[in-house]
Amino acid sequence: MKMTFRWYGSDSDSITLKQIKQIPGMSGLMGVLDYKAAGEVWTKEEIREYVDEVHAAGLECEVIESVNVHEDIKMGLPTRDEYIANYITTIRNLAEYGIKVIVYNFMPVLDWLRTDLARVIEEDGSNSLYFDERELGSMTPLEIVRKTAEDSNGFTLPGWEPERLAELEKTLKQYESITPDMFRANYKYFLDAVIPVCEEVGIRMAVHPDDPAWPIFGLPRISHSQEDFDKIVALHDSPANALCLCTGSLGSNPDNDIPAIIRHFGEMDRIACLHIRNVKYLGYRRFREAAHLSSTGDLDMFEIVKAVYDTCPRDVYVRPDHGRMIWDEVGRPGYGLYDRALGAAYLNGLWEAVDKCAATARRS
Ligand code: DNO
Repeated sequence: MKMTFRWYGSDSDSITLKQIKQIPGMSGLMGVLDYKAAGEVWTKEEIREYVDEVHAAGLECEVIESVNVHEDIKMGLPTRDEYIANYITTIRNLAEYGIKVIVYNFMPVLDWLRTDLARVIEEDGSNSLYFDERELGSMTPLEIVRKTAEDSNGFTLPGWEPERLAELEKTLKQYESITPDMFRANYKYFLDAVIPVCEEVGIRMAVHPDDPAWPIFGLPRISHSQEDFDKIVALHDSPANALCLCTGSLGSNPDNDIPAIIRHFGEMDRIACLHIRNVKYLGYRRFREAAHLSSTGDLDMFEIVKAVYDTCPRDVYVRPDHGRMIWDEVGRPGYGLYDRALGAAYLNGLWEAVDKCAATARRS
């Protein structure tokens, strides 16, 4: 397991590379150029600048996140070919600088969604991201987008890029006539174009699940269960068409058995990387994010790490995902330093324990 950390770049993150490097067992980053709009080419110069800075701090940069797919591709508009061509140029440019995995999503319009970015946790006074479908019911998509932007402590949030959401109302209207099957066909068109290029340059595309793991605002969401991902990996059969298995996104729906899903896709060699975090169920379609420790939430982190250990390559990329805000830290919601660093240490500890138990079992 290669332990990594999401970092937004020195102009945009409250955390420094030095701090990340000092977390025990950290091999590198899941990086992002958060100023890039969907559909734009990530130029060689931009990638070089970011990667050089990461390398200078003694960290690897083999995974890049949020290379966002332009809405015209997802909606299957005639203009999609030009955006796909740009995406392919970005893939080639990233490969040139040593990137091995690209994390992206194929969610219509919105990336992840929460109704509160800083819900106070009564037990200890920390706060975390929170979702309640009942609260969502009374809000329009535009209201939730505005509220999310206002509550983000002045930081940009992944998936909530202002340019992308500027035309929200128009885009939502266009989606009314797109069924899940049509949406999946558009997805296949995209994969058929990009996956052969990935195979050629040695990159794996890793799709991130819908978060939360069910349909929202009537949009055609098609990536939130084992069955959904079975269909996705079959759209273009290649190890380069892989998953970013996010335990917290899929785990927002208690019907998803996360260790079983990891084993299923791990055995097929379709997991390129994982985001690992915990969630606490509070009721029907209502949850908050918890500390990584199993006993503070509803996911069994031991079983999750064991499933990764048993079925994924030894050097699979993992990162602790959203943390709570603790110790009065002010930062990008979900992406502070302290709780994610605790998460990384805990996950590394679980891995060491599973590894040593397996070695003992082999000897006896
Ligand atoms: C949320 C992140 C996601 C993820 C994107 C990939 O916090 O995990 O925004 O990076 O869905 O495109």
